[in-house]
Amino acid sequence: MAQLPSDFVWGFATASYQIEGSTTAGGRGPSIWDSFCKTPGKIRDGSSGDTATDSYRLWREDVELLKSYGVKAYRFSLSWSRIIPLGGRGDPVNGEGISFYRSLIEELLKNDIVPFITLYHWDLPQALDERYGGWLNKEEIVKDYVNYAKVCFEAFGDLVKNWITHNEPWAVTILGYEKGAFAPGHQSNTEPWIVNHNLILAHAHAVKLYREQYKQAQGGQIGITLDCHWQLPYDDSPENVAAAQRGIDFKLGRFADPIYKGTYPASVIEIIGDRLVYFSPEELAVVVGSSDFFGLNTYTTQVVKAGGDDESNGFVKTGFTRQDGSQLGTQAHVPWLQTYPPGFRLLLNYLWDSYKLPIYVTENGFTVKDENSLPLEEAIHDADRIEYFHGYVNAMLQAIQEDNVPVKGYFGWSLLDNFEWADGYQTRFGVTYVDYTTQKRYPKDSARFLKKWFSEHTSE
Ligand code: GBH
Repeated sequence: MAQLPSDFVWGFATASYQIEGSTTAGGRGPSIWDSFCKTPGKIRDGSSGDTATDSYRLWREDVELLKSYGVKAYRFSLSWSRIIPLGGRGDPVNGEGISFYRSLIEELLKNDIVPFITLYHWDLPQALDERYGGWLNKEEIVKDYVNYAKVCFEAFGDLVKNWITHNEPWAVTILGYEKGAFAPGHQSNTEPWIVNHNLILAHAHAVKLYREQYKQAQGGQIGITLDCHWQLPYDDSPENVAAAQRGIDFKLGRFADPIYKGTYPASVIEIIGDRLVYFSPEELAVVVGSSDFFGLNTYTTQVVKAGGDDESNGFVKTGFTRQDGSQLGTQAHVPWLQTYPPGFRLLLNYLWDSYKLPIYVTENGFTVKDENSLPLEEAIHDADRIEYFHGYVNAMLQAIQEDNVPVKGYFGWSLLDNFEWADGYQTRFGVTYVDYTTQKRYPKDSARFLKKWFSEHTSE
């Protein structure tokens, strides 16, 4: 059977705030998500990550599960405020937080599971937001983020060889600072571009530090994870073809182009004008080339037409209905996701052609419609999720084998059903069902499917 490259890694991904719970235990300081969840109306079911999947306490079970699924790697994120409760460079480091992650990492390695660590998956220490406005304050946040990264490289870098600086900065800028749907809940048309700039700088300076002071001794790699839905033009009219490119520029290019090419996309420059925050030549020297690989989170494809009034996506109208009236694929529980494997293959090709770096798919996954209303015995038979994964891993294999795109790894989202941000717990993305009253974990059929597929397609 067709094989993946011998160094290919696969596994599942999670994020600290979505699974850990124990938000006041072990010396952890509050993050902006703790506060955001308390704001009435922000989380659909009024919930929070206070308990989540209780993984701060049940992490050994999580590793057992990973082991039983036959994975080679596990991607998870560190809670900044568990490591430095107040977040800043003058603030104390929390030994308990370090030991927690250290034990987890050691347990993974004992089980031959390679850790991929995300430094920042949206849970900024609340103290930094209060002290100086968090991501809005360039001078402070870049230094504090780099200090936090340094603490992590020192504490875990002997064991951890794969680092991801940021998860999906798009969500931080647009959902956090433009639409107010994510923490810290701001609504502005200037702040997203300031934050866009500062997130890139923080990333780039952390990478510079790693390369200069740790890479040689520790021998790891470091990069950033960006998200993108493939943009399929509604028809071949020049305006809709241009709209599809603009959609990619506003979702992905706003980060990827400065980082990999040294400039914002032309369409972003044209539309945002002087609200865009440019890089000085000194800054640019640090930013360009500041990622060892292309980290990609992707879930779906959108059919795109020119027009609409949403500046944040470059004035494109997105949907799932093709010109012939048909839908792209199976509808997920969330409105923004339908199954469309060919878009994944096209996106992988686009990234390789545009940025010429090996790709790690750091998230990809599906939430079955109304899964939360089904009894456990039915929910674990997640046929739509299997259809999704089957299509997507095959599309990836085609991109690797037929198109020669160097994809190096694949992480399904997610190991567990978990706290799905503004959706709360009603949206389930896991390959493992979590009963939130008992915290018991139940493998879904999709976990077995991926285990089998990867065992058939990877060599030992
Ligand atoms: C990922 O984001 C996240 O990294 C992960 O934490 C999350 O659990 C997972 O997806 C599943 O959602 O305002 O229409 O954009 C994927 C990109 C960004 C898609 C936020 C959903 C909210 C709806 N997500 N978006 S919208």
